[in-house]
Amino acid sequence: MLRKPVVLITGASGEIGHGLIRRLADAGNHPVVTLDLKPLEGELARLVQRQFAGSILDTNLLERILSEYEVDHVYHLAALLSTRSEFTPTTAHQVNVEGTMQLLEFAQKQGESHGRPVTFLYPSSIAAYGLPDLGAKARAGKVKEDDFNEPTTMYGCNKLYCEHLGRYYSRHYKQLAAETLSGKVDFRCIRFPGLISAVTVPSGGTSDYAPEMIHAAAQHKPYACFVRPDTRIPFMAMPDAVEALLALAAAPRERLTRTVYNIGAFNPSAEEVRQIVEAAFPGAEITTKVDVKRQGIVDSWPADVDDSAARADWGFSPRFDLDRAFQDYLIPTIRELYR
Ligand code: AKB
Repeated sequence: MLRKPVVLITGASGEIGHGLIRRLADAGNHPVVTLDLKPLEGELARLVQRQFAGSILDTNLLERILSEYEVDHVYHLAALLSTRSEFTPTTAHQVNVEGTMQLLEFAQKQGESHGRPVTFLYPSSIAAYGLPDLGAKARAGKVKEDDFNEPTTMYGCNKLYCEHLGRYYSRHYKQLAAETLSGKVDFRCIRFPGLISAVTVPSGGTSDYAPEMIHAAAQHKPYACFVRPDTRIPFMAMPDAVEALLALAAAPRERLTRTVYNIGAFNPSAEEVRQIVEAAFPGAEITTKVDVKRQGIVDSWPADVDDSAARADWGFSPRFDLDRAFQDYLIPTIRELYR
């Protein structure tokens, strides 16, 4: 029996998965198979060819997918985010590192069996950075991919290490074997800023204060922001994050000069976000109650990133700047969501 060619998305029911499934379904040329602990919501479920319910650590399940499908693209989105990982570092390591290793092995076997490289899209994060203090953060400005790679969180360490694992699988896998086995996994990675979606609320992240503020205001719920008003990190509207993954996946291999790319779109302070949200949702009750420990994590992340390599190599160009993200995407979509 012939195996069917598909795209595999892990962690498909998460924030990025939502947008990615819709976009791939619209494009119509990539049947999607998903793997997640949680089932997809009704409408999304209808857009995919098959859902596998289970863990990325379940090797039997991965073997089953391997035997039934010919996977050309993997979007490995499953992860425990930074705040949650800090409470359960061992589980974070299992899911974020061992899980990624399982998926890289899966992609390697897929590539060996169908003879084409499997394009492996990996979302890393600004959490891979660790700025030593606020002075260094202010002086650093737009941080380049290879600077300040000393993350302070378990999640950041997991992401940074998996970036290296991906490069290993792409270029050096089993380098002492008689035959060349590397090159079966075409690993491509984006370091995402904080992401803001109009249709889902994140859980377990530390950049969550911005999306939480917006979604709370739209539902007329009070919100206590857990970072200082002057806190600044890069953010991006979810549709741009999804487009970036697709653009990097589609880029000709020879154009790519790196395995890991920064991308950014806007970098408002928490106070600027509050002001925009209050203007959009009059009566919003937003206060500040600093959580010193979570604040420490956000302070270790850069205020901005240098994404010139992504722009030059694969044409990254976000549609939404701060104003457009709120006026054209977040505010109208969120108003509709909570009507
Ligand atoms: C988190 O806060 O953990 C994520 C991230 C910045 O990667 N949103």
